[in-house]
Amino acid sequence: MKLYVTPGSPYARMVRIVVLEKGLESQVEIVGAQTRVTDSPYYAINPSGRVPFLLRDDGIGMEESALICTYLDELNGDPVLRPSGGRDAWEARRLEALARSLLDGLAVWARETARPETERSPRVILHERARAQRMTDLWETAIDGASIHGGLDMGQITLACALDLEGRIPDFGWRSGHPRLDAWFGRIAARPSFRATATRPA
Ligand SMILES: N[C@@H](CCC(=O)N[C@@H](CS)C(=O)NCC(=O)O)C(=O)O
Repeated sequence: MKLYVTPGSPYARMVRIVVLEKGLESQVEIVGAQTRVTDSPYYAINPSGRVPFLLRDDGIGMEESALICTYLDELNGDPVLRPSGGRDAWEARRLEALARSLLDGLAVWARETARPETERSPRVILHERARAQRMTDLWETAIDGASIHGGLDMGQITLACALDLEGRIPDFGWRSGHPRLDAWFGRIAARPSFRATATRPA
């Protein structure tokens, strides 16, 4: 299989982490894609032009990080990244959605930050900064929830990839006032899969 990525995409990073955590390196080849340019050859492979994109051995392609992560988690019949049923599963999925909501806002903020200064929207940046503040405040409490402290799961991978966008958003200073979240992030960031997929020196 081929996994199309860009080095800076937090969504692609989530899948790269799953590849490493599940030991799938020999089954999944990581391929760099050229996104956001006119006439990229990548558009012939994935017409949406987005990453991550998994091109399976049967020739079928899959978009969406959460879907690809779940597919890879279940590939060899030993899924571990989501509890399988009952209240714990719903709580894990609720927290995953909460982490995804933070990540989606930060991805907009990071994209805006990367534009030339004259093309940035101060309104969008203010909106996303305020959302990130509210949501990291919420996570400072939510991080103590039981299921998030179990084995590594999709919610934790999503949250850690979101928080690590501090490297791309200079004004996203989430650590201040969030000591529990900071301590949790330190443990996750030390995992080999996170270090190996970091876009800046660990
Ligand atoms: N919901 C998608 C988001 C993917 C996404 O937005 N990827 C960005 C990179 S972070 C992308 O490929 N952008 C290129 C483009 O919009 O053309 C997922 O979870 O995979």
